[in-house]
Amino acid sequence: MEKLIITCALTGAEVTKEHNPAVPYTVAEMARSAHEAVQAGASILHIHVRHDDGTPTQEAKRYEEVLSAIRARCPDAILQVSTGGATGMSRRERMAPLTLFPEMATLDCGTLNFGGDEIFVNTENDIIAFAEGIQSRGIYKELECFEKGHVDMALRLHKKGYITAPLHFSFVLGVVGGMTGEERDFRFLRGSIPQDATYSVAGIGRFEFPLALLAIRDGGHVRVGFEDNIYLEKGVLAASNAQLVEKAARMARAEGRDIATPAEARRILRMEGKQ
Ligand code: KMH
Ligand code: ZN
Repeated sequence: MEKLIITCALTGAEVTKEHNPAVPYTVAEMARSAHEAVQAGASILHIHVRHDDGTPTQEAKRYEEVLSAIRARCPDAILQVSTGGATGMSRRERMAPLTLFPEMATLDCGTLNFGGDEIFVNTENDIIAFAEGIQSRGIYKELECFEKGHVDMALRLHKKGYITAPLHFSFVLGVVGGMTGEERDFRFLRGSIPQDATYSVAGIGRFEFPLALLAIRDGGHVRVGFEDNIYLEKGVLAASNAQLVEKAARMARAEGRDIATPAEARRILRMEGKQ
């Protein structure tokens, strides 16, 4: 089995310090949290940015500051910017970090309810526009799928030539409004992607570690971090992103799976020259 790629989703756009005081907002907090996560075994960092008060933003200037600070402390890590941003942001706003030519970016593959009155909008034309914006810059993409219809959309747009290989999926399961993160959900999605595609799984809340274990055993890859889950175990807040990464790494080693370095992750995902 290939080594395990661990992605750490450092902050997201929804969770706040009121939920867990260790959620990073500032440039310094993001850089420190990224460094600790990489030390613990993360090779990819999924990055949203916030203003100092915690408000999410997609401004290129803020991304630039955060990416530079993270690069200074983690020169080898794969930096993946979010083009999802927060619900309600425009297509143009969400695409701003692509102007910085990051190594990797997310490509969200469908619309879904996102709790309460929130809707995370990704129309077919949005997805095509984001795919173009990412691929034309030579940026490697991760296909974010919150339910089976999103996988189908990604494959359809791949067939039509809008989404190019290599296909690397992220199954984000357990969002209120998306697919839940039970084992049957994971198996359904995992069985729906092409043989030569790669995938990572991100379980929201209580789904994080049970899904991580399934992916570890299956040869897939794993995302953890405060964007998805703030608890180390039931009722115990994680003190840092690194604690969540360490837990995933420990689970992998217990299953006989080693952890990939960033260089190994680039090879496993076929990142070189194939964006
Ligand atoms: N914050 C969510 C509305 C992504 O990063 O590409 C969207 C999201 C997906 O987090
Ligand atoms: Zn995200």
